[in-house]
Amino acid sequence: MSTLQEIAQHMVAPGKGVLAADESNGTAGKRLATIGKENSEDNRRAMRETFFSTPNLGDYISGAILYDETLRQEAADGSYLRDMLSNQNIYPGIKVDEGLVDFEEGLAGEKVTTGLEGLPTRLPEYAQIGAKFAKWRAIFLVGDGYPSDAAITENCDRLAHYAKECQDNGIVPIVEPEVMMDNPDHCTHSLEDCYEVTDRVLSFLFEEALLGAGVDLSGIVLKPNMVVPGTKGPKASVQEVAEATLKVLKKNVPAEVAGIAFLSGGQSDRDATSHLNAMNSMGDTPWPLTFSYGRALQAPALQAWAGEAANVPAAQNALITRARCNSAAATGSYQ
Ligand code: 5MM
Repeated sequence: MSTLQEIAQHMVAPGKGVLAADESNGTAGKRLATIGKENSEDNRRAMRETFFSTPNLGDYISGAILYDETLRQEAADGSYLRDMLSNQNIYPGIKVDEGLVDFEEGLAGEKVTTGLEGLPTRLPEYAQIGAKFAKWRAIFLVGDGYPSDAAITENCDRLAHYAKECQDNGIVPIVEPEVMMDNPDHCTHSLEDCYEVTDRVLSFLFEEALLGAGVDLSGIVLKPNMVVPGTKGPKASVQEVAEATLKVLKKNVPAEVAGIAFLSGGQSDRDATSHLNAMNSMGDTPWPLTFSYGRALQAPALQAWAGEAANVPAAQNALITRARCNSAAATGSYQ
């Protein structure tokens, strides 16, 4: 059995990153709707099979986060989708949070992530069927008075509790605190506003929550947002995003953390690559900086596929192109 540190280091190995393909069925339906396809189990399988069978994907991708259905699902030929990944040395991971609900103690629109109940029984089964790592995502809104201290405390404490449960079961937790850029009611903020909220969240997460729960930082992968303006906020340059993101991470993230794998959060695929590349070009960080993108890796591939078998090679070409570009960005060599 691999140690937590070995798994985490595999996930953030030089030039490799994680594919976030763990859309819950509701979100997968929204993605399929963009290509005019029904949200059926078979269409979800076909979409994932198209992506996971991409030749040489393992050259750039170290792990793939899956939804429960996908971890158990078979490809058209009867093999498991998870084995298709393992055969390319891509570790299967599992989304274990059970989504967001309104946070009653917080401000309007604030959410808290659910899924702690039953986790101690779900994790051993996931480990047994091959999950090497897990993911839990908490979200935070930016705005006047947002996020509330209560939302930061509750969401970070849950992230820490989840992380400790994972480590106790030999599973590496991806810890994902996302300061949102594209919430429809909270997307006009500036880069400075995002910095301030990301600073508050990461500070509580590391100084209070993870420490208090006894989480071994050398066996986690942090999946944060980059410091970016809201989608309807004042624009920022690639350099500004990279500098602000590195500044907030260096201020708050201890050097023991195994690695940092960013979410894309609604950035364009090219922006997500350029920002990662700029950070790695500046060098001098105590942790590897890589990607754990969902939309920024899969969106062009999904559009190229369009649900048609004849388009599988085009879809795989689109996916490997983004994977290769992000791999280069993870070493600061993207052109
Ligand atoms: C791939 O989508 C993940 C699951 O989303 P839902 O729970 O809403 O179905 C999501 O957590 C994703 O991993 C992160 O948002 C990062 O993906 P992006 O697209 O922001 O890189």
